[in-house]
Amino acid sequence: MLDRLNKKPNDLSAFWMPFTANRQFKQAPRMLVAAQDMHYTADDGRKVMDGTAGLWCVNAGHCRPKITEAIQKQAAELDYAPAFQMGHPIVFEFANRLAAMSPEGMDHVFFTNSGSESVETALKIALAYHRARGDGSRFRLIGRERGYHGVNFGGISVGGIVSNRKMFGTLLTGVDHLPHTHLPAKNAFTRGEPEHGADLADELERIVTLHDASTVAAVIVEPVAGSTGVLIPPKGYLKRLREICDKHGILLIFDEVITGFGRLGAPFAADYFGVVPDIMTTAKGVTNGVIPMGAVFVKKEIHDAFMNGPEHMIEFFHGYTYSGNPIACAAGLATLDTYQEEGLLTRASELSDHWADALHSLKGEPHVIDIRNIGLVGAIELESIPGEPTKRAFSAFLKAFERGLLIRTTGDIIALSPPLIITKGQIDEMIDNLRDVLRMVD
Ligand code: PXG
Repeated sequence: MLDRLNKKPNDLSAFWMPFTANRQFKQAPRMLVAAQDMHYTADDGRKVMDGTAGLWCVNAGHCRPKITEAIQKQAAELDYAPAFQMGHPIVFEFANRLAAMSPEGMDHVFFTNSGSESVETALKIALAYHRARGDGSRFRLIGRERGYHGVNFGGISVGGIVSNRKMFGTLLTGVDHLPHTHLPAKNAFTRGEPEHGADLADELERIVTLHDASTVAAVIVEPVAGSTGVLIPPKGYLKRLREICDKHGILLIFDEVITGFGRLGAPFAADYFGVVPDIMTTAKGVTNGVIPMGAVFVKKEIHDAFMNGPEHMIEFFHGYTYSGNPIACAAGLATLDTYQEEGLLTRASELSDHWADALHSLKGEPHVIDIRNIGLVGAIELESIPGEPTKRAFSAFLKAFERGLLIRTTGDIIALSPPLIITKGQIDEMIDNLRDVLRMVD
């Protein structure tokens, strides 16, 4: 007991860190103690530029006053209200604001607390929708290789990341996968959408033929795959997926957890690509990452299919204790205000040429085998050290942090997704720093 009480507050052992090399971290911790706008402050007082908007979520930059104040005010006024069978005003206000800015026809919003929960919610809505319409034989879900849809069982089942799946048993049954669209041999160093690979969407036709369309409920894809290294859809690919889904009565789900709220230079990837899904999952940027929240957008027809049966009956047996939590809604409303006042939902489109030029100037630096970009997202793919995949990019990550820049790595790919408030000068600073880092790592 005494031992426990005597533990130093900064003992690192109790906290089992998520998606982290725990032993490595605890030997050489990297601690962030404060943040403002484009920068973190590390515990040694160094400023660290945020090259990744936290984990793709702090789109308006850090500690924005309007959001902070809204959270403080809401916490003092109505801290919590039951999410089931009760309401509170700002959850309706926030849903209306979101619906008003969503792609055409996505009139209804279901709140969750994370991207993972948004995905589970979307998959359940898709299955239950078909059943509510008397088409309950549609039980199959189609995902894609290299897809990331969070870490819960539905999400890892439709997801396509081997290490996120292999330890966890049988997962969901009735799931199949499209091939991923990453074709470096044909598309390396493309600026924006690659030319080659739209025909990979036709694989959906093959999968549907194999299982018969009458068994397929939904297809879920990230419009731009983020976590597995920024895989940008080939020109025409998403439109083709939409057409095949329409032809067979299959719902199309876009996982916009990363692409939502301005990352590509339009409010959603659906707007950017001109392809509207039936269901759209979001999280992260919905509250600027400040309070956990997710929002699933649903077309009117899908929502309305549930609204039958006796009126005292619950229509959809799903929801979370914190669905539409008042403080999260307050943070979300203030976030939308900030995005709107500062034009952040379209700012990436103004910066994307400068961003692309800066990123692609890294071509020819040591080990760089591909560079990809879209909106304010970029990836620099490094050649792996033979027999030691991920090691080179991880060294770059450590070196960059030492030099005051936070980047993300996945495999041997460096991913960049700065807050949308970044200036052109800061883009240049970031890329120059990264250039030095690339020249330093083995
Ligand atoms: N869908 C997509 C497309 C995502 O990118 C999730 C769902 C799950 O969200 P939650 O809120 O449950 O984590 C995500 C999350 C990275 C990285 O560095 C990406 C995510 C999370 C953490 C790190 O690529 N994406």
